[in-house]
Amino acid sequence: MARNKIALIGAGQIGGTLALLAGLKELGDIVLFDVADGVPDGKALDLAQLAPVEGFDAGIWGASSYDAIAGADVVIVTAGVPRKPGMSRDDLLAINLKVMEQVGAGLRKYAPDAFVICITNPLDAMVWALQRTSGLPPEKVVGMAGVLDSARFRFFLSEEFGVSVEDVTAFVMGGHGDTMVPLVRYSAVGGIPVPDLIRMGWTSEERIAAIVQRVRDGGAEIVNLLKTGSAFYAPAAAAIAMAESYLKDKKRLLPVAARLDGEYGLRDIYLGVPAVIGARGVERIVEVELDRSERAMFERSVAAVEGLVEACLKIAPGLGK
Ligand code: A3D
Repeated sequence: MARNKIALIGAGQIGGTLALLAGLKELGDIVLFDVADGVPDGKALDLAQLAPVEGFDAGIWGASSYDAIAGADVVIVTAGVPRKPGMSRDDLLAINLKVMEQVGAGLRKYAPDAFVICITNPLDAMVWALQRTSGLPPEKVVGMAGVLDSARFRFFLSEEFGVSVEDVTAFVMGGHGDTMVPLVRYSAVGGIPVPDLIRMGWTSEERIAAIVQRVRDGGAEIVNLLKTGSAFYAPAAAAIAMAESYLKDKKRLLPVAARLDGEYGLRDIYLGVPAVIGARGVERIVEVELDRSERAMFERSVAAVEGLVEACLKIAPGLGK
């Protein structure tokens, strides 16, 4: 059986980590594409020299022209500019929208059958723009945010309860940003919902509220510590989990930014929702019931994402067609 081909558009902090993880997991051959002269080739060579030590087989190449991604099964997009301290995700919009136009053209020409995972911020607007510019089917173009946000939530809950991260599930919906919707009601430890744990005296509502806020600020917390650049290990691992579910048809139920087509009463918008990821891409979007306060948070998040899409359309009105 031929190996899968994984193309990474952007060979920066996340791109390099994606290549490392894809190699360690033997997901396929890897192409690192970047516009920065020499960077994709240097990282590819370094990683290829790591392979004998770790004992995996994968072709790893650097590239600076789009024909190198031809026939890719999975494309993960991190190309663009990351957030700097004090910069909001929204500030990135204009710069990264131009990048999505280039990447979309490359995908349309060379990798029209790929499953595409966008990570570039502001996430919900960039993945929307990438689907438009590439013309790929919406079920094959998704955004990574929810797996990362829920992993942060899981980690903080595991610390709070002093239990393994493995036994904590957590649920985050909505846009990736300050208005994301962490759903306490659907988060659990060993199957016990967090509200029950509050009633059992394991923690308090106040402490959970503080954790929820820390999840919302999770990206900024790391940006402020690093001073240059933003989180990259966990974002890369989250995207690899999505890629693996597609390549192995695992049908994992993951929170991903997916294009809504009537679900949650919304159309033509990308938003974080629970979805089954299998060999056909987004195979099913799950519509969970939201109570009044959750619905209000969700609607705030929708409004924020709609605002970003409107900003994209002001810059590039052609995307509206
Ligand atoms: P960084 O290390 O700067 O890598 C970005 C790479 O993109 C650089 O190597 C650039 O040379 C390259 N690049 C720039 N323009 C182009 C272009 N036109 N074509 C191809 N490559 C180009 O950033 P990073 O890897 O740390 O982050 C990448 C993106 O992910 C940023 O937009 C971050 O904001 C975003 N990010 C999103 C999340 C989410 O949870 C959604 C988390 C962390 C980072």
